[in-house]
Amino acid sequence: MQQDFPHRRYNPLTDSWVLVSPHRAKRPWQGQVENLPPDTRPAYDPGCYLCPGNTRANGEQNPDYAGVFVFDNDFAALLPYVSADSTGDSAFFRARPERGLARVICFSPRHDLTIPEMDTAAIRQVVDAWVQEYCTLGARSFIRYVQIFENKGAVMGCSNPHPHGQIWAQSSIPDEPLKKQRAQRKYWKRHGRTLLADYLQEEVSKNERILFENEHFVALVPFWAVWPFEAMIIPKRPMPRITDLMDAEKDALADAYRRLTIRYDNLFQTSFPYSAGIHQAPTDGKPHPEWHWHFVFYPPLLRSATVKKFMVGYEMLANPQRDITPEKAAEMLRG
Ligand code: H2U
Repeated sequence: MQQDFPHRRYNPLTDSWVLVSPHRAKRPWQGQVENLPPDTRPAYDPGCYLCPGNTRANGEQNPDYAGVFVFDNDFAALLPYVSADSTGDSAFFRARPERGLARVICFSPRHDLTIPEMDTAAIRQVVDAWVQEYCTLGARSFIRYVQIFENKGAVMGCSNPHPHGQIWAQSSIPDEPLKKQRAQRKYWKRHGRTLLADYLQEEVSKNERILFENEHFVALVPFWAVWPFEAMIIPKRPMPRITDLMDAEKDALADAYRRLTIRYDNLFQTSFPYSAGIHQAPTDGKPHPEWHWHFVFYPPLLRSATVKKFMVGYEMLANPQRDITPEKAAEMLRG
């Protein structure tokens, strides 16, 4: 029933809804499935500000790095020291100074690679850098949340094809993780287990939206997915933060990241764009047993390498909406 008729699905992590209209997916397939011309990026680009040895916009020179290279964003959205004051307690004009730090992380010295084209050992170095950054940024007294993310592809507004991600760390907990924190805390208090541990168990037994598993992780299209090919990588062992990962789990995370992004690239035979990132416990000094960290992927493509989903109209004014069901998306990604 659910598969054929319009219905709403609830996201218990963010306490929000998505409208699913599967009957619309039966309309004729009008979007072209196009293969884009092959990517001819060089392994080294003298004009790229992220390549080894090159000079960045602020005049600093990148080292001749071999694996992963992390540096302070030269155009950081957050600054460690701000001199502004809060503006009073007005109901209408509330503003607060926000302190923070922003880092850029080059995944590889190779300009022409992306995560799915890197080997697992190289991706493991990215995982290690995330753990290290979460640790050192989170240890700063004024940092309460560390957001690790990757914005891939020009269609996502990524300014440079050199494989890289970003980390923004700040003194407040931003809205999305805060919503997830509230929901997870409520669930934890009621059940004494993490929300995602119980969700994962049910998803695995239903086996409708699972993409693949390895020893330590499950990749799936969540029941409440908003983006057509949205996915999550969830650790089987509940843990609040990536610093809790054991060695074998870090390898398994690198493997899952690689395998999911390979499936993405294969779906429309293109270097699949997405915004992805890790939601985990804040770095506020509290234990946060309610948090079950996870990796989310929000890809914009809908039907081909060149047709993307627009979150406009009804989505802007009412609720996110999707046509193909998460089950269908999972089936396509599995295939
Ligand atoms: P995106 O392409 O995902 O926007 O990330 C590139 C980041 O790199 C961006 O945040 C930073 C930009 O501020 N950057 C530098 O820190 N130094 C430079 O020389 C150019 C770009």
